[in-house]
Amino acid sequence: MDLGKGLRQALAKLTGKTMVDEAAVKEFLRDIQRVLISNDVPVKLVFELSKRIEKKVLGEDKSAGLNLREQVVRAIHDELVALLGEKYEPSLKPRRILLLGLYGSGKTTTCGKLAQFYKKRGLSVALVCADTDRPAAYQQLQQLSVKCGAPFYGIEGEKDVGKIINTHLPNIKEDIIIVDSAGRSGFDEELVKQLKTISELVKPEEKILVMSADIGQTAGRQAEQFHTAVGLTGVIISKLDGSGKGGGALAACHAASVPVLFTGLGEKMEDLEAFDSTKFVGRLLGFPDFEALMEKIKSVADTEKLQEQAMDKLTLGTFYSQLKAARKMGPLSSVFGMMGMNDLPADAMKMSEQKLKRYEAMISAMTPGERDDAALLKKQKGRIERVAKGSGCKPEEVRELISQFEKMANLMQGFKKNRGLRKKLEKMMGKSGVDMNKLQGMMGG
Ligand SMILES: Nc1nc2c(ncn2[C@@H]2O[C@H](COP(=O)(O)OP(=O)(O)OP(=O)(O)O)[C@@H](O)[C@H]2O)c(=O)[nH]1
Ligand SMILES: [Mg+2]
Repeated sequence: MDLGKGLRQALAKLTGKTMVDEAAVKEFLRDIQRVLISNDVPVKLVFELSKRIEKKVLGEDKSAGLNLREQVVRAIHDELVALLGEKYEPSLKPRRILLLGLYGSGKTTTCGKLAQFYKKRGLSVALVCADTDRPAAYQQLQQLSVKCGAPFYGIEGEKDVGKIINTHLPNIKEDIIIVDSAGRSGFDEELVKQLKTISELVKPEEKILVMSADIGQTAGRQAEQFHTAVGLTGVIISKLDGSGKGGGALAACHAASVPVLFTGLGEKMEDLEAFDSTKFVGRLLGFPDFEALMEKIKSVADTEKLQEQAMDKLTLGTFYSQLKAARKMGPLSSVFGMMGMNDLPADAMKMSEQKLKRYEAMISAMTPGERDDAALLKKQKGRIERVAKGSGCKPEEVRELISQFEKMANLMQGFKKNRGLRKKLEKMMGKSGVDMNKLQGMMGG
């Protein structure tokens, strides 16, 4: 399964749970492990990561003030950001950049993208073709140089990289010099020799490995081999717009301790982004605005607190607070959406919203005494009529609300006394999603 989708589903499963306890956290960690491993993140790394989350959330490291649910979401987010490293702020200092990597990884295209990136930031850029192997490498880079308006240097048909560099380098006056190199089908001595020659002559401040997002577990070894041979300063992950989500490549960077600098997101010159791990993880987890998510989670937690109160004494009043708290979270559909539960039937959602509004209207038309003791409503006939009038609902609806409320109150009573029933309920609630969903379910809505 796709890395992002897998992580999002695991998170949705967790955030949708009524009760997040130790077992739920462990289940979540198992889900996350499975997703990461199937996306080529090395097993060792995955276990280290999940161990750290477990320690943070269940162990002594846990931070006060956050509940379990918040802690888990915060921890997985922070761990992934840490795994991927800092946000990259490209330097605008004049310098030489060598791009290297295996066949077809996107080196030449990325040369053009980088040229455009720095040109847009007001620097002059030169492109140098030091790929002496691929037949049309010269023409390919030359065409890209025209596209992005950067001067091009190379010698057509020349097989000696030393000669190309010695001929041109002394004459290049541009701020940024980007050198394209030859690829290989696999890492070999010949390639290393060539890269060393280029490195010695060009003395690039940056040696960047270009890796395609769809390379899997082999990414780690590849990054390490290149790193040992020529000393990498960073990695660019290309083709993130494709099927590969870069799990392997990202993990490789971590293993080789080289930062991800840019990501390539398409074939066009502008399809390059400086790497921002927070943004990347946000996107991966399906929450582009992570802080907004934390806010939502907090309000779910508030509802949960109210629910605990309700366990002690369920009255129409506490029930009303629950409804209000739930409504504060915004339209239910958006809350469910944020939690990744997009696949609830749309009209079911609409139904519950409407019903919710009517319940709310009826309860707010009651006196504090009635809210505290629902039995009052049945004692005097006039009360139901009054509530119905005050809320614009039919008396039958008020009666329905009362009977649903009583059912729920009975359930709660049983819940408190009966361990077996409690287990059953927990299971039922766990499946049905967020609090409101559960409430509705219990109330037959
Ligand atoms: N979708 C997509 N395609 C890309 C991206 N980067 C490169 N490509 C395509 O991948 C193919 C190979 O790109 P090149 O830039 O020629 O790769 P290279 O590493 O220079 O290849 P060699 O010189 O043969 O080793 C081309 O068809 C590019 O258009 C990207 O970020 N997204
Ligand atoms: Mg090339």
